[in-house]
Amino acid sequence: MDSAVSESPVIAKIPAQPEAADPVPDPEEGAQDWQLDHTRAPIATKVVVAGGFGVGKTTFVRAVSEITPLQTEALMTQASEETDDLTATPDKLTTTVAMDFGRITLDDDLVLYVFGTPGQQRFWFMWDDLVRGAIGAVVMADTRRLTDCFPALDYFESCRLPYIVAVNHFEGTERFEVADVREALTVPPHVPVLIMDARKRYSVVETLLAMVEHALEATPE
Ligand SMILES: Nc1nc2c(ncn2[C@@H]2O[C@H](COP(=O)(O)OP(=O)(O)OP(=O)(O)O)[C@@H](O)[C@H]2O)c(=O)[nH]1
Ligand SMILES: [Mg+2]
Repeated sequence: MDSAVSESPVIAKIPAQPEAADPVPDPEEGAQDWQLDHTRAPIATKVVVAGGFGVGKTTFVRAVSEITPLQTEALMTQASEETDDLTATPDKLTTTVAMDFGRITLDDDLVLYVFGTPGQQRFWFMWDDLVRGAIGAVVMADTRRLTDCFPALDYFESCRLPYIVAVNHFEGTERFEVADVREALTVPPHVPVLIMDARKRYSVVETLLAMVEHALEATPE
């Protein structure tokens, strides 16, 4: 060996390298940002959409869901002609017999599981199961048949679940001011009332945001 190299002060100072160990796998490799950031852990929560027969609950869930919504629609037949009034929604062919289910992610870290209730009175027994664990509810109303939403209002008042009122405005029908609807339904001042369109995603998102905000104010924990 060349003595000039072995005596080089540079080489002499390099310490002996330990034997290469097996690489330790990085447990965070492949993890997504939200999995590592404790402040942005997604919160999943449940909300309910209720209201009278044919007010637009299934339409609401369908408009907003980022997954194919679970629907339990049954064809309406002449057998229900006398109980199910279709004058306000002549194009309606089906009705919900169990529930609607959809999912929406709001603001990246809040996932809402949206459950639509069946509107017909003969299926109301399902509501107790549907609302279990929910943080709040949207009560949908149609100004042509406002009284149809009274049972839903009474239900959420009695079980003390925070709710807001969403008037699904059908085009071509008279448009009422929020204050008029509030008065007609005797909705307490702290409960938000808004006019919306169940077919438009942005309108449904706005409604859900208002509901979450209201639920957080009512039960901040
Ligand atoms: N023009 C118009 N039609 C609407 C609107 N919202 C819902 N509809 C229609 O109204 C009908 C009733 O809608 P659904 O979403 O099935 O009502 P629902 O509340 O789920 O009904 P049930 O589950 O049977 O109580 C459907 O034919 C919808 O297409 C709206 O804002 N404007
Ligand atoms: Mg429905």
